[in-house]
Amino acid sequence: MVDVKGRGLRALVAAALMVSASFGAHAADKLITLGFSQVGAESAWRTANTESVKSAAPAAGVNLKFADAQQKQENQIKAIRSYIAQKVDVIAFSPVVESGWEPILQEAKAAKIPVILTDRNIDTKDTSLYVTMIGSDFLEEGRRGGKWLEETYKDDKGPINIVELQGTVGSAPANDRHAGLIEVIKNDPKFKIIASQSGDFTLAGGKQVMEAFAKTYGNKINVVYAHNDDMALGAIQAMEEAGMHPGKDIKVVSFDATKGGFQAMVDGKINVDVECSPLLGPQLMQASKDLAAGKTLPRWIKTDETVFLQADAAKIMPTRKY
Ligand code: GYE
Repeated sequence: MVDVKGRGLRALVAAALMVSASFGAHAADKLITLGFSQVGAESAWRTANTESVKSAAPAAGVNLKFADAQQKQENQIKAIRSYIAQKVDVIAFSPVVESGWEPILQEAKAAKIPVILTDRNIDTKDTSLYVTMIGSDFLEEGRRGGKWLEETYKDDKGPINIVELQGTVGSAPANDRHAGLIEVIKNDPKFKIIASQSGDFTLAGGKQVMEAFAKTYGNKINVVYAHNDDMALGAIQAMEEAGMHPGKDIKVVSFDATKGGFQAMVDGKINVDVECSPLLGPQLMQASKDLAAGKTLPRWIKTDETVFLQADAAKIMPTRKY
């Protein structure tokens, strides 16, 4: 009895080993390695983006190599160069700034490693340097912020004095959220951008810049146009410390629509939050696998987004994912 059982078990184990060996070989054929260079950890948006990429990789069976560039282009270039040396299958990165990528992307091209941009675009005429860009339309986001201002102040003769907290200098979202706003308000002289400065997409940066704006312009300020929620939250702190009432006597326009931004809307301190989704991980994994399988990808895999108003924030907040 015991012996039969023992033999049966051994046979079963052997069969299982064979199955797992052949499955393993098959899976190894398909396993692709993706080298990803992240911008940094400057904002809640970025933290959610990193989390999305890291959790999507194992779920998709992608071997992910991840590096945080601490908001420095030189670190991203180093990371990309090391991914080339490691002969990864696909390189993806979220470019901290728009310009200066041609030389390193030429190296990737020479090594025949396809490149995917995520979140932020680059400024280049050479379309062969990357396969696709997965992310938002920042210009449209800027227009949406501008349209909200137009609508909100349609019966007001002005002047409407705007202070702008810009994102990282030279980054696509900072350039485009600015340009989108200008495009909408440029023909209406009552809107004036009286000051514009970078807070580098961080809460501390937003607070510091807003402290200076509050000192210099005081109650001349009608609107704070902050390129992300973290800077808006920092600016709110600065305004409150200066005895101002953000969301009431000063309207606050922000971007991302993170949970922190939503909470500030619920508290009446941000008036409108233009959505920008960081949850790009699953799309990035899919695109990497498609590329490895020789499929053709669209040049731009665009994120679907909307605009959230203060009045709806409490109701929508529980459904927010980042
Ligand atoms: O808006 C900001 C982050 O590139 C869209 O970067 C991203 C921006 C986002 O630091 O919070």
